[in-house]
Amino acid sequence: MRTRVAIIGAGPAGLLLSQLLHVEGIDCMVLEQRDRAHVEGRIRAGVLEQATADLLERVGADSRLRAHGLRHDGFDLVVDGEMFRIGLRDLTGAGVVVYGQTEVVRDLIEAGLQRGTPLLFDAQGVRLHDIDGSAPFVTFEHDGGEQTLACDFIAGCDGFHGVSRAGLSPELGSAFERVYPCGWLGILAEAPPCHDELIYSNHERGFALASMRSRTRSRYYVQCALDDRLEDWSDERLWNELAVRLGGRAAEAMTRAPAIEKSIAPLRSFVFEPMRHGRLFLAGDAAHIVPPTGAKGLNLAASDVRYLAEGLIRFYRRGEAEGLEAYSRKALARVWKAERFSWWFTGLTHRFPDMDPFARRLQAAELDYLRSSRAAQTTLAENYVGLPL
Ligand code: RFL
Ligand code: PHB
Repeated sequence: MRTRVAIIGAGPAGLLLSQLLHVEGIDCMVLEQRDRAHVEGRIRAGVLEQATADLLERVGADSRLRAHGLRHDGFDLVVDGEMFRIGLRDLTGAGVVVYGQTEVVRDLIEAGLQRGTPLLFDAQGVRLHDIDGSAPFVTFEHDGGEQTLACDFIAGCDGFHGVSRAGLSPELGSAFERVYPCGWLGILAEAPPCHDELIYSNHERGFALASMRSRTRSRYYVQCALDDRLEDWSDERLWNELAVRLGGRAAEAMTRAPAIEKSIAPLRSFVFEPMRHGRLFLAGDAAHIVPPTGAKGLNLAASDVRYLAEGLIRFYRRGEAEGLEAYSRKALARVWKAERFSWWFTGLTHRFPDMDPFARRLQAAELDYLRSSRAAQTTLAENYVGLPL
């Protein structure tokens, strides 16, 4: 088998890249280790920057997003029970779209199948070869047989635990990492949201977030201990904790329905530089991770593949390699700004077990400043809606 661009991973990064290339007539093939139902069933992100929504429009995967995406012009912050609003549109002229990653992935798979993009699910044992030479190839098992896919370039879009970055020897790059002393416990419930915008709460018992997937489906998170297990958190305990941490108005409006999904995720910041190694380009979570507080992970995956698609399109249309050579530098400039923002917003909203009284006073002062300063709110809002590409 042969293709121009072998894409490893059918998450948002790999699927979106495949469509950005396919609409330009550039052959590519996506190799995904899991089956389609698993890929479409994963509950993850929920907030899209306008630039991400625009990319979905560009590849014709936006009809359900236009019909069902919820446009949000602001969100609320609760500090020890008191709520104030960050008016995103008023402060920046832009908003965000609340639409589940699950739906984004479904829409991209559907667009790919309609367009005839080769999407291979259940591709096991993917291995990359000769990324430093001029004729790289990928081997994998599919339908009980060993397969070889020859290509010009490989896009490593296989997430944080994938093989693309793991196969590089560590001395080829630099890894930067922060691990946070807590996790997020998330719950999805068939219940109307408790508020028409998202609520981020800093409470003495820890962070909480009220989010949503639609007008009938809610998504909530609470900060939990790293060694907490799902069995420790009955639905009842979780709803009670949310009510305490989100406070007054939200607690009263919250509909306590049984969890249809519940999971614990650790919080991590991670960047691997550079994002190019020979003919391998890393994109999305394969190259970097942010804590979910700033809602940046999926949006960074989208901006990475936009830069990468631009480089590949220029290469195939005009034979120019400059766009590909600039890929890592351009992507990392945006990645690091989102890393900074996600780290900062996490620190502002969480109560870490190792926080000393001095750090806590600084946090309280910063929240107080944010409440009263339009300049501080604008800085937060600009980053939240997404910095320019
Ligand atoms: P993904 O989504 O992990 O997809 C990688 C794909 O590669 C496959 N794969 C392999 N395929 C072949 N061979 C192998 N050896 C393979 N190894 C792995 C995997 O099966 C998978 O299909 O990475 P991608 O595409 O880079 O997308 C990144 C996003 O998924 C991620 O950044 C976001 O979900 C992060 N995130 C959020 N991002 C936002 O922008 N806004 C949010 O509101 C937001 N909320 C969140 C989040 C992540 C969360 N968790 C679970 C960590 C909320 C949470 C709780
Ligand atoms: C979500 O709805 O999953 C979500 C929303 C906002 C965040 C993180 C996650 O900051």
